[in-house]
Amino acid sequence: GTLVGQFTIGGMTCAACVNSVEGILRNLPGVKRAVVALATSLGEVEYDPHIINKDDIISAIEDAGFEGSFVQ
Ligand code: 9UX
Repeated sequence: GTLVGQFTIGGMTCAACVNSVEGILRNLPGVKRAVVALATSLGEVEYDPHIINKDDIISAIEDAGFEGSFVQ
C-alpha cells in the first residue's frame, strides 16, 4: 500500500536545501516519492506505511537540521 502525506518544512533557505531534503527523503526505506518546494515551504511524500511512518519521516528531516510537520 501507499500513502501520500503533505508536510510543512522550515529552515530551507537556499535552492540546495531542496535537493538535500529531497535526497534524504528519497533515500529512506519505504519512501517512493518526495518533493519539497522552497517558495511555499511545503513538501509531499509518498510512502509505504508498513515500512516507514510519519514520525520516522519527521525525524529524518529534523536530523538534517530542518523542521517538519505533517498537515495531512
Ligand atoms: Mo544553502 Mo541549505 O547554502 O541546508 S544548502 S542553506
